Amino acid sequence: MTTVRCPICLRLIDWSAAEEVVMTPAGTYERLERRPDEDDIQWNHRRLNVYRMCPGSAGSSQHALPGRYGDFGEPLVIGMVGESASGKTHLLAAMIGMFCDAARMTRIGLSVGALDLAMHDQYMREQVRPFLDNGQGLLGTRPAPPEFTDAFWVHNRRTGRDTAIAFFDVSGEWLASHESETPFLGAVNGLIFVVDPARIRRLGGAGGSVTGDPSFGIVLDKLARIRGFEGSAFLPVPAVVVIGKCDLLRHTEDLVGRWFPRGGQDDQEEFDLGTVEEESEDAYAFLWTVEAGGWLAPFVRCADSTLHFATATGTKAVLEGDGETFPLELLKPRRTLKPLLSLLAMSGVLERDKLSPAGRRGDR
Ligand SMILES: Nc1nc2c(ncn2[C@@H]2O[C@H](COP(=O)(O)OP(=O)(O)O)[C@@H](O)[C@H]2O)c(=O)[nH]1
Ligand SMILES: [Mg+2]
Ligand SMILES: [Zn+2]
Repeated sequence: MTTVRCPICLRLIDWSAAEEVVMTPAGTYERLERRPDEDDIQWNHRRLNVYRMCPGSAGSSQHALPGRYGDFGEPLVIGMVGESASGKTHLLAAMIGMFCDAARMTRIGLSVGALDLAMHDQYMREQVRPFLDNGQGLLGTRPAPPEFTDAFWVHNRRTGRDTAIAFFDVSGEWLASHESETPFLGAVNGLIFVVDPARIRRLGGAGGSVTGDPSFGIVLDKLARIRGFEGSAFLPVPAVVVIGKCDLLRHTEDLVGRWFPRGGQDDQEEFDLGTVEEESEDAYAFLWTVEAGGWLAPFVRCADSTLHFATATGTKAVLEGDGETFPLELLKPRRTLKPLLSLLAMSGVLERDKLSPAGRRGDR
């Protein structure tokens, strides 16, 4: 029996016994059964957007998971953490834009496909493409309980393993409150902490903080308590700490600038995990030199973590009407995929030895 934990309500689901359903145009779920006269093509076509009902969920809290969510064993559930406006939504859109680019992912030996075609289509249509293709700024995440942003299956051609990966983008206000409901933390097994350099006092001026991002500590504390790791030395959940908005730093901060050479990098650099150790050391040193040790909490508390520099946009937004836009000639996400690949290597979706500087040579 394959059991899978529901990231929405934390119930353990007997996956193969969970009812298959489809969503009706009215947004309710309807049981899916094969008609006697249906051949494979017709049946598969009707199952394109199949879900599995979370048993026991009822009434207004009724919910379903993508039909193949539990087909590959324990899914990798990744959560974005950071206070409001730290840059989570733009970073995730830039990251996923690259992650579901088949030609790119082939270079590191992964095939990637959407787990929920309708959800993926909607996310691409409403967020990723308007941002990356048209330079449209993305709106703030509603302060509401976390929901799936998108989900994928990943096949590692070298190991032959398949994994389901789900992403949660969470509103900062929601995360930063001790009282708010965050059940996905009970299912999460990979974290992306986003550091907003503009919130660091030494860099952002008077309004900045010296103690760090409050949502980091709250998430780490809740996670430790939910998983029963309070008192243990380290949380066994891999984490990446991404210093975002590096377009604002790269011309003035040497430790940052060296990772963003003028004229751009060879695209291959994004896929070379052999530099992660060195990048982590620089990012760690950078945070110390700007008196931002408070943002290192995930590194200090998680057993496995790496640190990264990235820019989701490459440039500051321009205000237009009541929205933001990014001038297309300047819009250039950089180093956004690498943190995700590092997290995949720490989670075993990618081969872990790719992270060691020596692992580089064998790769070429
Ligand atoms: N300069 C710069 N600004 C960014 C970057 N990423 C996001 N922003 C800006 O930061 C603000 C908050 O971004 P958003 O992704 O909505 O943050 P969230 O609330 O953490 O999801 C917006 O005004 C974005 O334009 C970046 O890489 N560079
Ligand atoms: Mg957001
Ligand atoms: Zn559930």
